[in-house]
Amino acid sequence: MASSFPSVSELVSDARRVYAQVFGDEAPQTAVCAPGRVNLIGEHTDYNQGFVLPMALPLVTVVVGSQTSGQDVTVVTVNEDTDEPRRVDFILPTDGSPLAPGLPSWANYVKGVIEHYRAPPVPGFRAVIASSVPLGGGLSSSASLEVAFYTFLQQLKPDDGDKVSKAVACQKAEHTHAGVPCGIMDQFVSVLGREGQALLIDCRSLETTSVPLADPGLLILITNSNVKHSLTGSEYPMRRRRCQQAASILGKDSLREATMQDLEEARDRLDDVTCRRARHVIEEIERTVHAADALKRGAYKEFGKLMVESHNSLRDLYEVSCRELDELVSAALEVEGVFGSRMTGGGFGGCTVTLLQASAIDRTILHIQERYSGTPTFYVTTPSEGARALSLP
Ligand code: GAF
Repeated sequence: MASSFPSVSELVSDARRVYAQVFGDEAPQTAVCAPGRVNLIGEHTDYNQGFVLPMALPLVTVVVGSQTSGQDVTVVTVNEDTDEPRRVDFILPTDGSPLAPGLPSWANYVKGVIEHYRAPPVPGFRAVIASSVPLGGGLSSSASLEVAFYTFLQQLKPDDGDKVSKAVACQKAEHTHAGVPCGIMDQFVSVLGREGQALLIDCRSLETTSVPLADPGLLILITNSNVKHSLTGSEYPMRRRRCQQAASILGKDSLREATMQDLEEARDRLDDVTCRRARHVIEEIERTVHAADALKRGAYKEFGKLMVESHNSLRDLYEVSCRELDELVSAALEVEGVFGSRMTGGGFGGCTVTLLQASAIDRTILHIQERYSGTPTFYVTTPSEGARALSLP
């Protein structure tokens, strides 16, 4: 059975209940939400200026709250699976000094967004967060928190409303306050996601093309391996640095500019690992463009084949998969009616994404459950709307 997850209105009710408990019975002024994402294909290509094909999820982070008169900020999270304090209090500096990261670590996303908000200074506020995006599950819980908070601040003090700049500000928050040198994909799709559509994002120009994905005969299954290997923190920046080195050895600004022929010609100037990383990126960028085209044509088998190639490349060339993700992909591919399956997101744990015929959903879930050595969680999802303000009753 696929997991059910709370609806947006249930999350708002939870957050309002906690708001009333913590701040007295006064109702919050505003409520917003921003989605997590699943990436269908185009992995580790965003920070190489390449293409990605994610979609926004119905799993979201909700923020409810109100402006206060002073510089005080209080934020409370409803989330129970954190060992850290669920409440943070701080004062917004008035002398231009930066809001430094600290503990609890979840509050760093909030602080980072305040620092990079495009209409400073931010007024004092109190807020409650509730989320259905699994934490650390590779579905961009952090980007959804950043984007939800940015959207919340927009309700208190509007900025110029430019959506791309909003995504870039949230990406900067992740760089400076969470210490993760991520690409733009997660924040971008959390801001600009559209119901019924995946987004082909050109991470060089930041232009997008919508790819309709609302065929009733088709489903997208996300399987959470429920493992997270500790390598993630150190390996991601290493991959990014190595790609930059490869591009500079090839005399290019980024690997987006490089071809397989460039790579062949520079073979004796590149060590084996750098060569494999670069090959993944160059081929994955091309694969993503091809896959978006296949999806537009409804050529699901072709799309599925590209998903599997992507997974194998992430496993063998980029080396960001792990035994659990490989097991989940192999199990899914054994089921009739499955078009393709692959790891999604940064890797070293987290989730897989599987494209399948709607009629194959029950047997696919059962088969994966039987074959996987761990305890998976399943989400059957559809492409959903990006960040938005919500009306409060
Ligand atoms: C993480 C990052 F945040 C993204 O920017 C992207 O690089 C992804 O890993 C890999 O494709 O989610």
